[in-house]
Amino acid sequence: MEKILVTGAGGQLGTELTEALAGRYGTSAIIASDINEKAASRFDCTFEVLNVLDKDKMAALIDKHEVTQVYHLAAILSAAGEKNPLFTWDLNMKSLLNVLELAREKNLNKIYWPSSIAVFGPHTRAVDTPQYCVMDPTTVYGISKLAGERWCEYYNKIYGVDVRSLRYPGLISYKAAPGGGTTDYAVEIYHSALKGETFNCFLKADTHLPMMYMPDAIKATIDLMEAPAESISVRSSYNVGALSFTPEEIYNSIKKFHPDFKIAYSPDFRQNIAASWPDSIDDSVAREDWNWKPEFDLDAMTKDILENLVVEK
Ligand code: AKB
Repeated sequence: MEKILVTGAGGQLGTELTEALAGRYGTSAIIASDINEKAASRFDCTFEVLNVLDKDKMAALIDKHEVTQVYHLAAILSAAGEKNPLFTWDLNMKSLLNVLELAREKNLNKIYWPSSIAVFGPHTRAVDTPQYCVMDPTTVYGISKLAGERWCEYYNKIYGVDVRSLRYPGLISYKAAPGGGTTDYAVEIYHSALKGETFNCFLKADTHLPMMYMPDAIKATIDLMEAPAESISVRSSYNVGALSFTPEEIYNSIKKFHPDFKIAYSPDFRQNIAASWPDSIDDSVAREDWNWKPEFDLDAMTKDILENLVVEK
């Protein structure tokens, strides 16, 4: 039986992915972990406090629970990373190397590690960004994700570690808040709409970014992890696309349901980060290799979030 350790389980992606993994493989197959012990209350499965820089503790948990797979989600994102660049590098890189080393030493079956569109930069082709292209990330988060992709491919090619990865666009969800990303505005805007507040957007009205609704991200992750190893031709990280929109476009989508909703724009340092990222993603390799196909368009996502998100007014 597979036993899955999830790091950073209390985060935006971890909260929903851990729940989905427990639904699919059974609660007893999942060990959620996070540095924040308060995250424990979100899960029915076993929970362990884990600082991902502590390789000995991670090794002990793998032994204690007879872990066979690790979903290593803990990371510092793009905007937060710029406030503490060297610590962000240490956390994002050393934790990944801890996981890859333990996978090699303990012969783990599979590793999942998220990369991001932050690996791209100003000289990358912005429209329909291809799988293989110029990559010149400008944030420490993006640099750490690009380096991490190279390490994943290295551990696969040299040591045979079955590591799989997706370059997520901005993830939009309503169950758990994102923390410290450049794409977070696309989550916060729904909270303002439901509270009846004017939304103050930190990006310019016409800033296109690739985005994805969380149910599609969960599906992509599980589909990739369940695909036969021989169909995985990319061992760095797969481009996955779904939506591409600007703040003005998501605002107009929300206005279809809340006609009085108002938006104001005051771009900050995150505008420069967003401007360096692609507008849209060519994910044909993922579609070809393991049949990736997103389900939600912008209005379907908006409807679902507005129907399910509960805000305190
Ligand atoms: C961020 O904005 O930093 C993340 C990402 C695109 O990886 N959401």
